Amino acid sequence: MPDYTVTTTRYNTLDTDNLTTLQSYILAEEAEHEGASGEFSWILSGISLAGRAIANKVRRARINDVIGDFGDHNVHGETQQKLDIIANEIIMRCLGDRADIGVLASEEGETPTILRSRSDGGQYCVCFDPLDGSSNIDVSVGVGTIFSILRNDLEEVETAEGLILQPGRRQVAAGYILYGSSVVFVLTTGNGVDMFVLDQSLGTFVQVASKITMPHEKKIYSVNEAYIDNFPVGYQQYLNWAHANGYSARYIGSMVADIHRTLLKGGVFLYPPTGKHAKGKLRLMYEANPMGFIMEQAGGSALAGTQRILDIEPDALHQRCSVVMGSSREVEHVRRFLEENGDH
Ligand code: AHM
Ligand code: MG
Repeated sequence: MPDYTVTTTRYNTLDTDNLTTLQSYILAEEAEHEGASGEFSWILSGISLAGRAIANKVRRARINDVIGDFGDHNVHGETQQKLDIIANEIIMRCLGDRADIGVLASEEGETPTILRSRSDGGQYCVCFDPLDGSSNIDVSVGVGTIFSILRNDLEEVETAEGLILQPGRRQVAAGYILYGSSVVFVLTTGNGVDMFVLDQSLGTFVQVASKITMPHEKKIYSVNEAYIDNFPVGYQQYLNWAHANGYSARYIGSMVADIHRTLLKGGVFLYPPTGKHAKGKLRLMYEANPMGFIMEQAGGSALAGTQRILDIEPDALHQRCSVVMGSSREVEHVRRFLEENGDH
């Protein structure tokens, strides 16, 4: 075979290898913003490092015997899993020394940690759920880390908590890392949604999709339907309507995995108010807001009842809200039933 054929084959191989890493993507994004200091990229690279470290822990959970309860409860009264604590510590360590972070707030901590004041360079606040859906690890179901980044620019705020109590529309970036059959990093900086997958051989996230647009409609709903008797009437009527209109149900019970499927395949994810959680179970600051930002950036919608999630003015770090998010037409169907029944 002539040499040129071999050469061409080699080039083809290189062409199909994906070499745009998360790091190079972030630097390129930042270069487009005039006056960017590089510290924002440094924060995202800290999250990427934490994600890779947590992925290792999740993968080895049973081997390392870190399955199961830690024997304590978090601020929500929920049983903490050993890996919740480990993931939380990893993120605190990976982000704790990033010079531009002023405040870190975690699902696992009662109050935010102030690292440095704005005058000392702490320009950003990061809220995160270190390991969402962690009780699913025992059965090897996908779990994830969720994060939300806000500016630390509120004036005359007296408490640490006050610094991060900003509506979701003020997020400068948000994303999640899904520890599933592959490790997936989904990110928005307000300029669309991009997706990266951990290439184990390179030890880095490589880009696999850019500017994701989610399907406008798809007959899939994702909800814990076992609670239907306790849902407000609007949700019950929506589900009856969906049953009569050829919908399928998909529910993993791990928000990151359910949202990831909804992002890629379409449909609607719901966590309505229930008898146990009158305002819904999910947390606004580090679950609903970042996921809502991603949904909107991908062309979908995100509501709490009939209100846009990103417009909610928060009053507590750990406050809960109901969630209806996904494909815009599917969210609209739910909203119509809630509106008709006054379920705001
Ligand atoms: P967690 O943050 O304590 O892990 O709980 C959040 C999880 C979500 O991942 C998921 O959507 C929801 O809880 C499932 O709740 P339920 O078991 O009530 O359906
Ligand atoms: Mg959670």
